[in-house]
Amino acid sequence: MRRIRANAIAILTVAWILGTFYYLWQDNKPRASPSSASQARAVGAKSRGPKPAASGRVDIRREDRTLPLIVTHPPRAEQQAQLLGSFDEKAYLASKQLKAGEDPYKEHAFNLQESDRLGSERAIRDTRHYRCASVAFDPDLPSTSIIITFHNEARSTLLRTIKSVLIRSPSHLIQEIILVDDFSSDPEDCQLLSQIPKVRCLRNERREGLIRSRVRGAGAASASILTFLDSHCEVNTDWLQPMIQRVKEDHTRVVSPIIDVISLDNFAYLAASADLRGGFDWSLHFKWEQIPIEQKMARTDPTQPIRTPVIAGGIFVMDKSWFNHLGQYDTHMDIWGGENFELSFRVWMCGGSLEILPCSRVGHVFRKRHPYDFPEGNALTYIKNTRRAAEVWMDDYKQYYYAARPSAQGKAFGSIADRLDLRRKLNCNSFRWYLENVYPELKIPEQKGTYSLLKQGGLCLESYNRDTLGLTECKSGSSIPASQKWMLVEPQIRQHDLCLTITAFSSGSKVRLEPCSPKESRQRWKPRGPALQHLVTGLCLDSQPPAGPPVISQCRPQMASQSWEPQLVT
Ligand code: LR7
Ligand code: MN
Repeated sequence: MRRIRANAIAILTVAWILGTFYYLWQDNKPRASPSSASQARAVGAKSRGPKPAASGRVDIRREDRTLPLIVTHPPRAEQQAQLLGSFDEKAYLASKQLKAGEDPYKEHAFNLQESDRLGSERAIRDTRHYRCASVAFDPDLPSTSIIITFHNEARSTLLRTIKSVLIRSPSHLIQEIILVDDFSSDPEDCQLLSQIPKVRCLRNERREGLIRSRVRGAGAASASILTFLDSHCEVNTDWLQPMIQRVKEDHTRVVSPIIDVISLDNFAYLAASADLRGGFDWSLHFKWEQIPIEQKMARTDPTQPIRTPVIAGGIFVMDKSWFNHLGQYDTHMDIWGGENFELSFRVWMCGGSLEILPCSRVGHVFRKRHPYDFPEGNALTYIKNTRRAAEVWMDDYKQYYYAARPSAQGKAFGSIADRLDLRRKLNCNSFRWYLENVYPELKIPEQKGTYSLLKQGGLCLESYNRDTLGLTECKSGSSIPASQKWMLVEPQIRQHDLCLTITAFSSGSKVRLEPCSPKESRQRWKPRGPALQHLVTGLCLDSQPPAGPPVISQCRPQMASQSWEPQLVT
C-alpha cells in the first residue's frame, strides 16, 4: 500500500516536472502560445483598423518581440490629454458614422467613409521647399485667434482641422480657436468641441452664411491677429509662423498659405504647385494662374512671398485692427461667394497688399459641388454678392463684368450706400489703379459687334484719317464704312485700337484719334443726355456747324451740334 502511494507520488512528481518543462518550452517557442495569441489580439483590436499611424507603431511591438520596446504611446497619450482636455474624441466621432449602404458622398460632397477612417489626426508629408525649414522667425511673434466657420461640416474633417492646428502650431501662438457654427442641424457638432482647451463655440441662431459668420467670429476674437480657416483643412509643418511674421512686420499685409489639395475621394494629401497666384476673369470667377513670367524669372529665393491680385478667400491671416479699419466684410453678402474679391480689391485699393507665402502650407478638401442649400438659390446668391463687389469697387470697369455675366443685369443686390461711403472715407484708389498696378495681365475685352453710328440728323461722325474728323452723310447696311463705326465702351469711344482723344484741355480744342490707353485721361468720355462729355474737362463733343472740325466746348446738351444719337450697326 505504502509502495503504491510512493509510486503514485513519484508519477505525479514526474508528470508535474514534465508539465512544467512542456509549459516553459511552449512559451519559448517562436510561435505564440494560445495565451499570448489572445493577448496579441486584444492589443491589435485597439490599435488596428482606422488609424494607420497609431497602429503602425503598436504593430511593430506586437509582431517582432525582439525589437526593443519603443514606448511611444504613454507620452503621446499624455500629450493628447493635455491637448484635448476632457473631450472624448472617440465618442464624438463614433456617434456620427456613415450608415451601411449610405452614399458616402451625399452629405458632404466628399468621401465621408475615407475621412472617418482617417480619424482625428494623421501624419502628412511636409510639402514645403526644403529651404523653408531653415527660415528663422522672431522669437516674440504675437498670438492669433483662429476663426473657423462651418455649416453641417463632417465631424471627422472638422476635428482634424482643429487638431492639426493644435499639433502643428507653437502653442503660445494659438490664443484660441473660435468655431462659428452657422446654424448646423446638430448643435453638438460644435458644443462638444468646446471641451477642448482653447476651443470656443459660437452658434448662429439662424443661417447667416460664411461672411457674416466670420465677422461674428472676428468680433469675438481676443488676439491682435486673425487667422481664417475653412472647416475641412489640415495645416502642415510650421504653417503659422511665416504668416504671423509677415503681418507683424507690416500690418497692412494680408497673407495666405499655398493651399495643398486633400483628395475628396481618398483623402490623399497632395502638394500644390508653388508657382500659382490668385486671378479671375471678368465674370468674377476665381482661378489659379501662373505667376507672370518676368516675376517668375526674378524669383531667386523660393521662400519669398508671391504677390497675388486676389486670394482664394478661405485661408488667410490679417491684422485685426486692419481688418476692422478696412471695414471687415460686406455683411450684406449672403451664404457663400464674392467676398474674396470684395476683400481683395479693398485691401489693394485702400493701401494694403496680398501675398501667398510658399513656406506656409495648408491642405484643403476641394469639392465639386456645394453640399448645403442656398436659401435664395446658388446662382442668385453668387450674382448678388459679386454684383455688390463690382458696383462698389470696379468703377466703369463693371461694364465688363455685366458683359461677361449678362444675367446679372437687373438682379437685386440691395443698397451699397454704406460700402460706397466706406470707400470714400478710406480714400481708396480707383479700379483703374488696381488694374495698372496690381493686375495688368487682366485684359480689357474687345467687344465685337457692338458698333454704333453717331448720328446728328442725317449726318454721321466720321474719321477721314487719324487727325481729321468731320460729319458726312450716314450710310446704311453693308455700305457703312469702318470710318463711321464707333465702339462705345465707357469711358472710351473707339475705332478698333484707336480712341477719340482731345488735343488739349480747353474749350475749342480739336479731337482726333490716338491709340487707346486705359491710362489716357484725354480719352475718357461719358454720355450726358444726348451729348458726349469729356470726363476731365467737363466739355462736350461739338460738331461746330456748318463745317467745322469737331471740338470740345461748353456743354449744352439740348443744342443740335452736341447731340449724338447712337444707332447700333447690326
Ligand atoms: O452658409 C455657409 N456657412 C458657412 O459657414 C456656407 C459655408 N460655410 C462655411 C463652410 O462650412 C466652409 O468652412 O464656409 C467655408 C467655405 O465654404 P466651402 O468650403 O463650402 O466653399 P469653398 O471651399 O469652395 O470656398 C472658397 O470660396 C468661398 C467663397 O465664398 C470662401 O472664400 C471659402 O473660404 C473659400 N475656400 C478657400 O479659399 C479654400 C481654398 C479653396 C479655393 C479656391
Ligand atoms: Mn472649403
